[in-house]
Amino acid sequence: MNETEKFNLELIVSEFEIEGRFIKGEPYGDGHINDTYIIYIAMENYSVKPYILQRINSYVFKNPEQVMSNIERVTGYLRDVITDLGKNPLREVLNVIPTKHHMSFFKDEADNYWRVYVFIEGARTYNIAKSTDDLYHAGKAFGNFQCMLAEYPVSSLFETIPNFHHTVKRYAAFIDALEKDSCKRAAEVKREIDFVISHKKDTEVLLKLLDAGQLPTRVVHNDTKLNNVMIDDVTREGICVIDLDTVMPGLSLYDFGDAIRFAANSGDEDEPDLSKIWMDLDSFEAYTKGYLETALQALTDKEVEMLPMAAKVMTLECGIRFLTDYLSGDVYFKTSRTHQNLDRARTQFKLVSDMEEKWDEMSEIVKKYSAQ
Ligand code: ADP
Ligand code: GN1
Ligand code: MG
Repeated sequence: MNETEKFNLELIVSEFEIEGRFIKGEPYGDGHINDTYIIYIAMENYSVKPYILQRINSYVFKNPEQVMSNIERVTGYLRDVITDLGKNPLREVLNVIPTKHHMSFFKDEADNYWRVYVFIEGARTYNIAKSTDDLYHAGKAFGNFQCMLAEYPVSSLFETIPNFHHTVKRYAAFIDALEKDSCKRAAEVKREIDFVISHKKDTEVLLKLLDAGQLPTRVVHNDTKLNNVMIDDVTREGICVIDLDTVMPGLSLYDFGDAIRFAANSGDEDEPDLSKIWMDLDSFEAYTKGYLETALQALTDKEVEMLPMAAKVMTLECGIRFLTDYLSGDVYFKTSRTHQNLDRARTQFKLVSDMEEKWDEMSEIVKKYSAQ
């Protein structure tokens, strides 16, 4: 039975404030966490209107009500900012469609949490950028997202996944999974395990600076993959930052680093052939240029100085998370084949090594675009 057959999407959609007749729903997108569907609704004038329907992953998000509270608050705030700037709030921020009971989500009989968003038309997401220009625009979009939220009261947001980017705790969870070795997979990944252990020091760098008061806590997206920004089909601008489930207090460096680990990857995140994987300096430059164009004004000198380190730490952290999940039997990230999480971990470690090789060039690029 496939996912679409498992749920009665028509019945679920009927819970929401949506006018028109349900035509069909199909799985959509490449996210590793939620189940996303595109829903087609026939309107009275015979046009067809799409919507995004999502089932929130409640294994990952233990408290979906808090996730939706954060999203409503942040999108409400952004809608005001965007409207004041004379821009289009239906395309440039996510819009939650309420249920008929005025809720932001619908909880079904099996305790699945569902939500619906306005479908952003004339734009799409990419796993691999079509050109470095797309990366420049993605950088601008994420930098702008951070700036628009610079004055937002951080403490009003729930920490929907505690310690999400606490790299030291991610390392500890990895050691725990390694010691349990519940699927007897550790023996076959000795090289990857040694790689993580030899990089233990890197997991501490950003958190030490935070503890020492040298980095500020900000509103952070926390999942700045290229496929979480909608690129306009015509202008190629990054018009809307989506996937706001992990918007929480954190370090701006998490967002820059996570974006680089995905956007500057020469290949797919789960590419099994590592000869196709490297950290592409042109991509790094394009994203950094766009990001600093919009975000520099809001960043401290220390934040700027640490940008290359953020790229390395976030890539390492993601690799550690993939390897931990592989050792634990693939319970967290969606997989469609046996070694997918291992392949994902390997690409991340290859990127970390390549960043170490290209450290001076990365630092020069950051200097070039932060010189005022
Ligand atoms: P996940 O958390 O699983 O990554 P996302 O919220 O990123 O889920 O959604 C998965 C994909 O669905 C996105 O990469 C994007 O292509 C598409 N998508 C999500 N929201 C919208 C929207 N409001 N309009 C158009 N497409 C969307
Ligand atoms: C997940 O939901 P998605 O696919 O955008 C994950 C991120 C990882 C990413 C790796 C809530 O993001 O933290 O960096 O996969 N999201 C969550 O591709 O864990
Ligand atoms: Mg996503």
